[in-house]
Amino acid sequence: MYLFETALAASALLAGTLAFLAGRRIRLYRSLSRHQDEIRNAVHASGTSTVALDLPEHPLPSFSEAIAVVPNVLRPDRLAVMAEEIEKLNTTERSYVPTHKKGGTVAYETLCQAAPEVVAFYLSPQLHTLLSNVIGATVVPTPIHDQSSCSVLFYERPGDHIGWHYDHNFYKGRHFTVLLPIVNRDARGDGLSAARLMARIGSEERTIPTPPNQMVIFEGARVQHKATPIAEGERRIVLSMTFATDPRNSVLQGAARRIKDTAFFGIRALWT
Ligand SMILES: O=C(O)CCC(=O)C(=O)O
Ligand SMILES: [Fe+2]
Repeated sequence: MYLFETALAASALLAGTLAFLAGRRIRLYRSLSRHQDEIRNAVHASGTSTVALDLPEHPLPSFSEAIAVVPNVLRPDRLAVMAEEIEKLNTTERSYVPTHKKGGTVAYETLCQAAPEVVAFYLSPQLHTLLSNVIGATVVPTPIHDQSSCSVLFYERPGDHIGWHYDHNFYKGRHFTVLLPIVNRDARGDGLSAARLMARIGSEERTIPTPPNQMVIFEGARVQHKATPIAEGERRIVLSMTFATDPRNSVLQGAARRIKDTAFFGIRALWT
């Protein structure tokens, strides 16, 4: 009898805790989507979204290998504004997935609160048009509760890297990863870090240069990739964004996405 009552009390406590956590997340996402709307409206009103990109005169790169590079994509003054915002973020969550990833990550929800210019860029129609034109299909941002939708990766300690992986697709449509290197420098400060973005394309392993402001667009579920370690005194900061042709997901896809996010953003991702 005593055992039964204890089990009952424990279940009630667990249910209550889960309901409390779920309620808190719901309120957080309501407030974040208000933030998102404010960011979108502010950008619209100031007109910055129409001038952020510095698009090349020459034709857009081909996407026939499911990967493409667009150099000097942002106007230098816009890149500087974003870099300044990113440098002020001091809440990086360091993640260590044995042998897979070592580095810091700032999640979308933090960026929504602390980096409005970065989020405005992620949400800007000008960026979506560029990506859709390169990819050859209309893409839109992935949802606010997906912590990887727009995040900043910090490689700051010797050995920080990310091993071979695919960016799994948790959406109904096709899913694309877009990287914008913000900082990439060696210890002396006058060259690039030792880190290399490598991609497996067919039977070939290719190195994709990632100097600041050179955007890399790829279909992460099809192109396996990694970033090799930085060395002592080096620094590499990458804005990592995801887009989809149809950003809806099934219950199963949602659950799989949450489990994957815990590797980067910790256990709280389970409640996103
Ligand atoms: O840092 C890099 O170049 C790779 C990042 C990456 O694989 C990702 O954001 O999915
Ligand atoms: Fe990736």
